[in-house]
Amino acid sequence: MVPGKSEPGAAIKRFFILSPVSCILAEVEVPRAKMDIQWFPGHMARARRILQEDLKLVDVVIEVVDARIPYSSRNPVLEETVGRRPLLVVMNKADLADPVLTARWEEHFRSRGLAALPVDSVRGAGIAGVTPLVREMAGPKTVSLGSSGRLPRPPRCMIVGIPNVGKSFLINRLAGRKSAKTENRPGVTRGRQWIRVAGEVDLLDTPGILWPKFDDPEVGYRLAVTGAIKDQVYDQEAVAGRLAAWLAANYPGSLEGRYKIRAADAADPQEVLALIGNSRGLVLQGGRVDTYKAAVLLLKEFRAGVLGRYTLESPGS
Ligand SMILES: Nc1nc2c(ncn2[C@@H]2O[C@H](COP(=O)(O)OP(=O)(O)OP(=O)(O)O)[C@@H](O)[C@H]2O)c(=O)[nH]1
Ligand SMILES: [Mg+2]
Repeated sequence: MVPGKSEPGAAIKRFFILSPVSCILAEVEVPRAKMDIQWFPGHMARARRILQEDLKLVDVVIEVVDARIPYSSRNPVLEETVGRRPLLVVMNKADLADPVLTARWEEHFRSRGLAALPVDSVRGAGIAGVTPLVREMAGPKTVSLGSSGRLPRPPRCMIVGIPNVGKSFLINRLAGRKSAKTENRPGVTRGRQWIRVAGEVDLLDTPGILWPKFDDPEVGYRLAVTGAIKDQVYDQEAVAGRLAAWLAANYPGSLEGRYKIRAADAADPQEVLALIGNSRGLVLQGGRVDTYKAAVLLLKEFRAGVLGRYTLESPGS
């Protein structure tokens, strides 16, 4: 946009952008149509207000997190907002995560008094455990309702989480039909509906979209790598280069198997990207390797699980 020249409908707004390098609070001019891409303080206050309203309707809250980043994909105020209401942490996309670390995370959440369950909402693994656990967690309340002479009702729960962790896929799995809209980009769910799950549990499909943590650049990097942040708002080469260097250092076999790169040759992030590009024939006019395309390819293959199952953070780190 030309400085000093406003587009129609533009407004000065304060908002948070998650950058993998640093988190910034910027005051900039943005067209109205694009505003909802970012988390404005007003949006956060509204999301929290809606959450507080919805909390009154439910017995149990399910927070969906990404099993590859069980710390970074949590909302910073959820636990505090939920208060004493039972909270179940569903570690979704467990099919993409390191099973050993997933077990450690499960143990970590339980040691903190939270229920936790790894699931794969695409193929359904672990899903059968969700409603029995919700019923168990809501138990005391429904029992006391019964003993006070009122008819027991199915426990009510709601699903919340940061963008793109798989909330809609989980709801569809639980409901056993395509009832919520799903799409592979953050911020799709808009509507709000109740879904009866086989007469056992009532699920509130709120937009349920909460913001991630903004105060830690490491978190920004991990959210970018796993696809929780739109690709347009961060430097894909920087993020993919860092991922490549991490893979080379910690899981050398991953790059060797897929791109025929020996870890010893992959010291520098930019260099690894060049080697990846080279292995796939991603070459610009003049013969230079297209490291941008290599970055996009690496992120795509990593997110799809083609390189293996990885968890980017461990409990206590
Ligand atoms: N591998 C794998 N992919 C998953 C899983 N669950 C969801 N996905 C993928 O993650 C993407 C996002 O899933 P959604 O259910 O739309 O996520 P959401 O949390 O509802 O996203 P918003 O509504 O945008 O906040 C989709 O492309 C799914 O294919 C899972 O358990 N395993
Ligand atoms: Mg959704």
